[in-house]
Amino acid sequence: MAIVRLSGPAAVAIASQLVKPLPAPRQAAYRHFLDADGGIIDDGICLFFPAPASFTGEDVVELQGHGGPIIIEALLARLFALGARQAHPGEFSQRAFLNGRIDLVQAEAIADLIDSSSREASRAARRSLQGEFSQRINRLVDHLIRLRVEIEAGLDFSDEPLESQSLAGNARHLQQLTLDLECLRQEARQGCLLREGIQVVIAGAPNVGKSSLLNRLAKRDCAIVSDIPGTTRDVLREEIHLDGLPMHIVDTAGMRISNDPIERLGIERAVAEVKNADRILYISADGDEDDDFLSVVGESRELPAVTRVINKIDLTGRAAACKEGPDGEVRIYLSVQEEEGIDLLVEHLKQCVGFQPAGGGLFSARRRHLEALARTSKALLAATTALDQSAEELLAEELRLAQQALAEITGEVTADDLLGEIFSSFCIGK
Ligand SMILES: Nc1nc2c(ncn2[C@@H]2O[C@H](COP(=O)(O)OP(=O)(O)OP(=O)(O)O)[C@@H](O)[C@H]2O)c(=O)[nH]1
Ligand SMILES: [Mg+2]
Repeated sequence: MAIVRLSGPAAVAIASQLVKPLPAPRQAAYRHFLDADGGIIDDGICLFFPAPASFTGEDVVELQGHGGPIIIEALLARLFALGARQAHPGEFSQRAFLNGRIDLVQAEAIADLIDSSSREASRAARRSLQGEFSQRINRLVDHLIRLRVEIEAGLDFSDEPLESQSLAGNARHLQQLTLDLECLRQEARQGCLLREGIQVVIAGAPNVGKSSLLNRLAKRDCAIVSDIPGTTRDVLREEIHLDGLPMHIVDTAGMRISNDPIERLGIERAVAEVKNADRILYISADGDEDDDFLSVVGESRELPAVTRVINKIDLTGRAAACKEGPDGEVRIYLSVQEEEGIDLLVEHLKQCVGFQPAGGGLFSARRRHLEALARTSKALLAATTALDQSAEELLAEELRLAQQALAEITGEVTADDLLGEIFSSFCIGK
């Protein structure tokens, strides 16, 4: 089966040449889809959603036929001849947004719903699509507007000193706003994690059990494991989910000084991966852990967070454990082979990204949203300082900036290039 969807002011005129007569609004009707000479291209169900009560807010006609490449090609050729054109990726959603049927967060949630990699992620995207995230943003905007009205009214009558009562009121109001924003940021971070996941790179000396750990976490034999040091040379990637948290695990070549040119290339790639990780699992074998991690990957001030994993405790008889050193470095003692302590590692990974498996309530969020929320937070902080110093004009300006950053999330104020960027990543027909 195939669905062809027409949207726009000419949808009715075009469709009326193809299906005769056009069905009553929102009622499915069986129709022939006619060629220019009255021949039948295909037959099936036709639906008509008049503007503005359609997905895009425009007249929409939907043709549901048998499909098949030849029939679709003929149907499209007929529609193009009548003046229709192929939609751009995401154009239906973009039109829905431009016509005020959905806001930008909801439009993004459509793409996230389609792309979601787990049930949890799809549930979160659905919540965003239903407007839960947008409502939270809008509530903050409403509070901000109320506060701005108070403060800007005070500015207009600046000869009269503000009563201390209203000053205290404004301070309380601003404090509450800041708290609510931080709550929302925390939830948005979770939503973003759920959507994007984290990149965890397994690194360490040869033969310590890196590939064995990858296989264990992925629950399948994706990497070759052998007792010959230098087994893995290429970078291997696997996607797993920990209670819905997507994790991109990367297994790398064991790091050592090598004369083998291919192994050296593998090690170069390993170092590059390590620098791109959200977290590094640096593995060594129990009793042999004095290898210096930094000397292998090179000095870099911007190295991602490291968890030390000490494998093969079955050989030393040590108990599985998760220990935090005085420097804050976490060491996890485990045995991949005996499947001891893997659960400690998994818990640790979830914990260090601050992921709480959602009982409910999570919505999907993107980096773009997090950045805008961070800007809002910064502006509210500056506003608090301005309020303390009775710098009312500065206060008013920071509150304006905070509101603007929030409005960018739902798309009330957005640059055209941002819209282009967002919608072009959609698939065609959505
Ligand atoms: N005793 C014991 N052996 C292990 C354990 N984990 C892995 N091994 C063994 O250690 C050897 C090396 O394992 P790999 O997973 O290939 O090690 P690697 O770190 O990927 O090695 P390279 O790819 O060469 O860098 C294999 O013989 C594994 O069976 C463990 O927990 N205990
Ligand atoms: Mg390996």
